Amino acid sequence: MSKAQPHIRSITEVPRVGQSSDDLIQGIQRHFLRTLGLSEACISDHYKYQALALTIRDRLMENWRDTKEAVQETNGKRTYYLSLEFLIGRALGNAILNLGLNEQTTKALHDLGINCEEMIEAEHDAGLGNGGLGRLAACFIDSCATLQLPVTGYGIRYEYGMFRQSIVNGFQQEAPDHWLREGNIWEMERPEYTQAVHFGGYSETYHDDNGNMRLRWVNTNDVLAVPFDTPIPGYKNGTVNTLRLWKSTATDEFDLGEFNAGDYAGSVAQKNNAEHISMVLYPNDSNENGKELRLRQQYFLASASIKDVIRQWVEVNGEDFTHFAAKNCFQLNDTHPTVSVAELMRILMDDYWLTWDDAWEITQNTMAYTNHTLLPEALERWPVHLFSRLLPRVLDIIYEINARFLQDLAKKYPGDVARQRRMSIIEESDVQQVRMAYLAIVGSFSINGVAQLHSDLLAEGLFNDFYQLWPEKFNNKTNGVTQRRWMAWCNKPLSKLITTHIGDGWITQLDELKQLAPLADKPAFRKQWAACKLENKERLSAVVKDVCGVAFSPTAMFDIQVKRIHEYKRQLLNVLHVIHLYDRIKRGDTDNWTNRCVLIGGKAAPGYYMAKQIIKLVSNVADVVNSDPDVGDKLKMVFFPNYRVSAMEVIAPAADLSEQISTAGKEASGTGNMKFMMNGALTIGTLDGANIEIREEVGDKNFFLFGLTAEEVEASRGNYNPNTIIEADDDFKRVMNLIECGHFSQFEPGLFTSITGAIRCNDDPWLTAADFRSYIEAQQKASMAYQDKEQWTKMSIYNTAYSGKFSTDRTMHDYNRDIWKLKPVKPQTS
Ligand code: 26Q
Repeated sequence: MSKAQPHIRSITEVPRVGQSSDDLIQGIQRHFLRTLGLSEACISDHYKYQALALTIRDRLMENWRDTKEAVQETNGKRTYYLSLEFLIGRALGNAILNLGLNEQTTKALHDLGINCEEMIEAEHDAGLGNGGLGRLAACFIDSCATLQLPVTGYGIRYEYGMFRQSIVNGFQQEAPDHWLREGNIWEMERPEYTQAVHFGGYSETYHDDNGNMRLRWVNTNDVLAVPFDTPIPGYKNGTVNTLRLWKSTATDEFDLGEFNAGDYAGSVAQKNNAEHISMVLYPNDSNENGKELRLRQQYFLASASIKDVIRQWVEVNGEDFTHFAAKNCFQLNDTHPTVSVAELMRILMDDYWLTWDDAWEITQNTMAYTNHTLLPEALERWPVHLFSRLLPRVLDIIYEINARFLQDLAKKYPGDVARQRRMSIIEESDVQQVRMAYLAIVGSFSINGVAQLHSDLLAEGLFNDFYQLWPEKFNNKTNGVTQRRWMAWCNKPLSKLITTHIGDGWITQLDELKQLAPLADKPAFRKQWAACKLENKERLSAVVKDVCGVAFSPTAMFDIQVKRIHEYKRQLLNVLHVIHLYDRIKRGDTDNWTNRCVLIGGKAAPGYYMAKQIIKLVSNVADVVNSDPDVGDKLKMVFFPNYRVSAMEVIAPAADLSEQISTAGKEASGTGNMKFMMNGALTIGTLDGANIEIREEVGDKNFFLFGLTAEEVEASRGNYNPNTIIEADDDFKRVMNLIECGHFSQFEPGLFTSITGAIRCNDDPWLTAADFRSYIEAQQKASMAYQDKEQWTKMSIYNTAYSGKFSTDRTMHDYNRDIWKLKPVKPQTS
């Protein structure tokens, strides 16, 4: 630099932003005027929320930059979590908590005369997921940031998230969820990292400059993928990781060639097609299987994300891929992003001219697959003809992967044609199909289930052929949830009590909760524990009154089942129990009665008839129960509409009894069960999914077990007679009669025949009748236990105390130890 020049100051030289409540006040005021351009006349909750969120976001930014720089400098291994769903919910409270700004924010808002709760409520949930699988992805990235693991989430920025559910005359009605309408403070558009994604066209051979024959994909219709980044803060550790969501847009050159000659408007309209890809999240609906747009979404995510990772690789390493697999891992969240296996092969071979063997070696050492279902009908299959039209070059590669795989199989099992047929990635039926799970298994070095039972059943059943071939690839990673959102943030009274007694180490080391166990013997501690539960129940009661118009008495037992509506989850069994209680009240069988408030919530896939019928049954039974003066406070029931992440934040802390009543062997893990346990609810449940591990941790005395085991469920096939069971059980008979005589459908005759028919069917896969009696007995035990307040509170404390295993911090630690092998990266705070 010559002396004459003035000192050049760097644009990145920014003084760090202050953390005091006065600094926050200044930030809020400045954003209100300068960023949002508002004055006294414009004050509204929404604008106040925006000014506050921008102020909090400022505090994330420098940590975000520092984290990116540290990750780049370290140049270590990184993981990419590929998921069609990230069910984030609200971000503001989470950012405040993780930045350690709770007290300062409360004071700042108090001094500004702003109601804190209204600010939180002003934020729209980011509902970019259906349920468990999507929320799991959100908990995972929270824990990775807290553990300082260099993990980036890749997903789709849906314009419309999970539909909004309302209940009209007892029926579910869906409305679009336009969550971005009022803007999204947390996302940053990064047009400079836009990627082109190919569709259509065909593959052709050509000769490169050295005369080698090569393949390329030509004449494609391209769509642009534009990334939007959201900061994911770790807990008080200076780390901020990234969630990168892709939005689809049209390329600028729209097709004005021969084909569209003169049709200017028509060719501009084509733009729409491109923009449709990221328009809407698919509900988990078997009627939507095989939809072209869904396959477009999957490939769009896979291609854009892999290209983004390769772009970063080439920037640092040039075109040498020798160490790519040692430095990169893709974790596939179910089969939804599995086309990534073929896409990585395609890019390595077609764009960088790697040989098949080199590309395959890299791919197989880079991809890891997590399975989330045991229902064979839920395994993804795509018609070959669709692949061939949409992704011809990708299909070539899948065929080649399959051909080589079948060849290896033939060598290993000579003459076993049946096995080759069973294991083929291409299913040879009327319409040939690509079996995505098999592609994922063949293309990955790790395959995991999400709870021990689930992983065992995958190896023994669904994927047994593959387990025999590659036992070393198979492993279990029991799910978890983040205690930051699911305790520290959403259950302030309990968190405060816990922290007063054992310190706040549990917020990052959930095992420390076990120090609570001895406190269960102290009456004074139990009293405080029960007071927290009561406070949370009062909060939920107010919400239930507001949205359902029903009065829940906070002294009654709060009996809760919230999750997607599905037959295997058996909300129906829950309703049968409620009808049984109603029947007992009407018959005067109410000695030693325990008052109950039953809450059921969850969305049904729009095309899932039975699930929608179940919602209608819950609503109708609730109407009859709630309006009967004989019933009064003994029993109340509601269907809670539009169940979502932010609703669970009020529901979980208030639960006494957590309903986890799926048919054994059908629920891969469940994660709501863990949220309830942490918040001191007792579980009534079957030996299914993670329930088994919950019971192991808390002990069988603190868990209400019922029902057939997974083995017994399997053994019952072919000799199941629900009608015999019903006839032999007077309580059951009366319950069925109440539904069948139309007591809950007075003006809607025959409304529930499909439901009663399903219960009475010998082929009922969910065995509702088989578990009725043992469920009623377990419920009765729970009722009796609830009457001993001191004992119940003890059991509640034990549930929280022994929930340490179910933190996603533990889950992520296990993924990292066994699969990813990443080193934590600590940003340097300047
Ligand atoms: C598939 C094809 C077309 C459209 C949608 C889908 C689709 C979407 C979402 C299929 C499945 C899902 C979601 C599945 C899911 O949430 N599974 C749950 O995952 C949890 C996390 O591992 C487990 O705890 C639950 O047991 C499991 O049901």
